[in-house]
Amino acid sequence: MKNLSPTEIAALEAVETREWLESLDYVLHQGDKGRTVRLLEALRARARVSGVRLPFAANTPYINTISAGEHVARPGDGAMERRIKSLVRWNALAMVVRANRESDGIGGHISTYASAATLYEVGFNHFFRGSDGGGDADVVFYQGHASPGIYARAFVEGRLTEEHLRNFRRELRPGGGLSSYPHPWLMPEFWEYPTVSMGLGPLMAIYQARFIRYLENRGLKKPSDQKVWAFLGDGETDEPEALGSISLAAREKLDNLIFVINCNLQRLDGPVRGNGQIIQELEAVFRGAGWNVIKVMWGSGWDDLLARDNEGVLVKRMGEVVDGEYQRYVVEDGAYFRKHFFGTDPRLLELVKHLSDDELKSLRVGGHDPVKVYNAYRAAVTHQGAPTVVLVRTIKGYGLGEAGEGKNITHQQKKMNEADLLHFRERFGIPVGDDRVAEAPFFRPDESSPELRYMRERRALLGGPVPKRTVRAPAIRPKLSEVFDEFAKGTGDRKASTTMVFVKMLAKLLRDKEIGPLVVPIVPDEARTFGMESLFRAVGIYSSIGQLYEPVDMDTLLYYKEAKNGQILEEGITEAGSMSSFIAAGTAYATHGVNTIPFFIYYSMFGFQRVGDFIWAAADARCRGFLLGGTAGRTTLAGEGLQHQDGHSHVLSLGVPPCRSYDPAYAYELGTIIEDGIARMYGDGEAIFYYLTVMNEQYEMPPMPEGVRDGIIKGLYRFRTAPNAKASARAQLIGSGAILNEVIKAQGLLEKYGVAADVWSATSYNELYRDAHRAERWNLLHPGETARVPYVTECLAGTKGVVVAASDYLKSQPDMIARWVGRPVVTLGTDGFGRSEDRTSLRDFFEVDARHIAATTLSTLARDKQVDLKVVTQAFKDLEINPEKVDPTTV
Ligand SMILES: Cc1ncc(C[n+]2csc(CCOP(=O)(O)OP(=O)(O)O)c2C)c(N)n1
Ligand SMILES: [Mg+2]
Repeated sequence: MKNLSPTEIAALEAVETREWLESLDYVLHQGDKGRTVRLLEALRARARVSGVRLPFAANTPYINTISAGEHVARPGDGAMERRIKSLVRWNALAMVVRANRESDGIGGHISTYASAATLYEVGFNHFFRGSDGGGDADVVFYQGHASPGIYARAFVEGRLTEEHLRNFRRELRPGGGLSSYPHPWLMPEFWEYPTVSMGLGPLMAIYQARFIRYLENRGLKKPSDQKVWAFLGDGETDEPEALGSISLAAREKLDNLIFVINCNLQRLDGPVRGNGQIIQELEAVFRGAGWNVIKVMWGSGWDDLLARDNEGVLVKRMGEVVDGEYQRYVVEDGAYFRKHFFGTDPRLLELVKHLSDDELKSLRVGGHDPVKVYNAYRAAVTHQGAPTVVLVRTIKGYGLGEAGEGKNITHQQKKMNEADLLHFRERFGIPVGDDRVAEAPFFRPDESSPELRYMRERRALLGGPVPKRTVRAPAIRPKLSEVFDEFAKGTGDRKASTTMVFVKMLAKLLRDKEIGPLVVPIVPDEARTFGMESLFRAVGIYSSIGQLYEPVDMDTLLYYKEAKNGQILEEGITEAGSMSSFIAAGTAYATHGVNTIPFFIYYSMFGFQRVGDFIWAAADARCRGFLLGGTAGRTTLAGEGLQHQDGHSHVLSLGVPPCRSYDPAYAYELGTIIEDGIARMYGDGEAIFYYLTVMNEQYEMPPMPEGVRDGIIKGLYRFRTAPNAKASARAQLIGSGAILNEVIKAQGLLEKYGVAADVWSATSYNELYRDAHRAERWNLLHPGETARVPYVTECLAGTKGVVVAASDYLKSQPDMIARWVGRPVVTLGTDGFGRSEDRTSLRDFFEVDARHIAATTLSTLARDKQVDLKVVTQAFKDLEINPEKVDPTTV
C-alpha cells in the first residue's frame, strides 16, 4: 500500500468495500439474520483482538429500524382511515381557527396535532384499547398541545357535540367547554392524566407502567397485556423529568410501556437541535438505557431509493444532514431539495433522476406514513423484556402549507385566511363547499356514513372509546376504630414524635384485614430517617424479581427484605418518581378500579418546593392519598440547617385547591385526621388528598379531650382553658404542630405574671382560611339573610384578651385568620432561612419559644394597658429577652 497514490488507495478501498458488502449481501440473501449478527460480531472481535478500537456507537444509521421487507400488511381499510384522519385534521383546525376568530387571543395549537395526526389515528384504529366490557384499557398520556385533534376525533365519533367544539378553551360557557389541555379535574369523564406541563407525562407513564406490575405482583389486579402509551414532543425531552427515569423502565423490564416521541424537529421557538439530530441523540440515550428503540424516519416512497442505494451513499447522506437543514427542505421546493440534499454527490443525483421536483417534494417522512407507523407500533406492542420508544420523524404544521408547515412560527399559528383554508381543504379532500370554507365549519359525516361505521367498528373491536375516565372502584367504609382508638388515649409519660405515631398507625393500617392490602407506603430512601425499618420485614419492599441475594442484615429482626409481593415502594432518591407512584396509586380507583391508598412520606423540604408541579398534576388527576412531610418545621429539625428546615410548605400547599393540609401536634389529632380522610376520600368519594406535616421531636402525647373531633378537622379547638380564669389580664394563645408545646409552656409562664391564657390548637390555618372565605363570600352574595359565621370567629367570639398565635411556619399562616378573629392577632413564626442548631437555640433565634410567646403576650397586653409596663420589663429580664436581638428574617 505504501507506494500507492491516494487515488489508488481510495480505488482499492472502494473495491474492497464492494467485495465485503457483496459477501454480506450473500449471507443476507440466505435470509438468516442470526448468522449475519454472528458474522459481524466475529469481525468486530477479530478487529479488537488485533488492536483496532472501534469507535463507540450507540446509534444505528439514520433509517427506519424496521425495513420495508419486514412489513406486515396493515389490517383494515387504508383509504378509509385516511379519509377519517383528514376529517379529524379539519375539525381540529376549525376548532382553533374559530375560537380565535370569536375571541382574539384565546389561543390553541394546530401544528402539534398536524404533525401527530397519523401517530394518533393509527393508535385509535388499531391499538389503543378501551375499557368497555370491563377490560383493562390502555393508559394513554396524550401530548398536551395535541388536544384539539383528540377532541376532533371524539366529535367525529359522536362523543362530543358541535357546541363542545365551539366552546374549546371557553370552559365557562353555558353547556361547558373543552379544556385547552388534558385536565381530568375539569373533564373527569374524558381525560385520565394531565400532561401539558412538559416532562411530567413521561415520568408519570413510567411509574404507571411499573405500578401496574406492582398491582399484578401483589395480586390486586389480574395480569393483562394492558399498555401504557406516552406521547411526547421532541422538545419536551429537554425536560429532565422526561428522560430522568428511563433507566428504571429498562431495569424493571417494563414491556407494557411505549413512548412515542413526535420528532417534528421543532419546539416553540425554533429547531430542537438545529445543529444536530435530535432523533439520533434520543436513540443513543434510550439504547444506552436498555430500551428497545424503533426509528420511523422515512415513508414508503423512500423504500425504492434505499433498496437501490448499493453503495450506501443515500444512507450516509441521510445521516449527515443536520435538523436545521432538514427543516429547510420542508419549506423549500423540490428543486432546492434536489440541489442541496442530493446535489452533494453525483451518485445521489443519479439515484433520483427519474423523479420530478414535485415527486421529490412529496416524498414523505415516516411519521406521515400509516404503514410505517402501524408496523412500528405492532413491533412495540409485541416486544418483550424491555420498554419501547418509537422515535418518529414528522413535520410540524403538516398540511398547513404557507400558513406554517415547518416554519419557525408554526407552534403559535392559530389563524388561517381563506386561501390557507382552501389549500388545506384541497390537500385533505374535505367535503366542504367553496362558499363555506372561509367560515371553517365543523364537518361530521352522516351517522350512517361508511366513515362513522368504520370508526365505530374499529373502536368496538378495541373495547370502546378512548380517552375515557371512569371511576370503577366501589366506595369503601372500613371500620377503623381498632386502628385509631388507641391514639386517643395518649402515651402517658412515654415520649413519642408524631412521626413515630404515624409509623405506628401505618403499621396498624397495614395489618387491618379490610384495607391493609390497599395501603401503599412510598419512601424516597428515607425509611430509616422516619423509623420505618420495621416495615421492611413486616410487609417487604416491592421488587419485581424478589431478592436475589442474602441481605447483610439477614440475621437481624428487621432485615432488608425485598419481595415480589412486597408492599413498600422504596423508590430510591427520587421525590419526582415517588410522586409519580403516589399519583398512580392515588388514581387507581379510576384507572384500575382498585382503591389503593398511598402514604408517601418524605423530607418536607423536598415536597411542595421540589416537586410542586407533580403535586399540582396529582390534584388535576383527582388523586387521593396522604402526603406526609417528615422532619417538618423550621425549628423542629435540629442540626440540619437552611436547606432542610421547612417553614413554608403549608404556605405552598394552600395553593393546591383539593389539598387539605394539617400541622398536627398530637397523636389523637393525627389519628382523627387520617381516619376522617380515609372516610372522605374512599367512602364519600371526595376528590381530595392530604398533606400532613410530622415531626421528630419527642414529647408526651396527651389523651384526646372531649368534644374536639370536629375542631381538629375544621382546624381549631380549645385545648386547655386558663386555670386562673379570674385574672384580670387575659390572653388566647394559639399554637400548632410542635410549637403547641411552647404555647402550653407559655401559658404557665404567663400565670406567674397574672395573665390567664387559654390554649388553642390550630391544626390547619389553611382550612380555617378557606372556611372563613366561604362564609364571607356567601354573606356578600346574600346581604338580606342571616350572616354565616366563619368557624374561627365562632371559636374566639366569646373569649377574652389579646390573641397571640405561634407556629413553626411563616407568620403568614396565622395572619390568614386575623381578619375574622374580631380583634388584632399577634403572630409569631419562622420567616427567614433556617440554621443548623439545637431546638432550643433555633426557637430562641426565630422567637417562637415559650419565652418569646409569653413576652409577646405581655408586651401586647401592656400596649392595651391591661398589664403594667413594669411587669413587662421585669418579665423581659426574667425571660432573658433581648430587644436588640437580630431580626431572623434578615440574616
Ligand atoms: C414545563 C413547561 N414548560 C414550557 C411549556 C410551554 N410550551 C408549550 S409547547 C412548547 C414547545 C413544545 O415542543 P415539543 O415538545 O417539541 O412539541 P411539539 O409541539 O413540537 O410537538 C413549550 C415550550 C410547557 N407547556 N411546559
Ligand atoms: Mg417538537
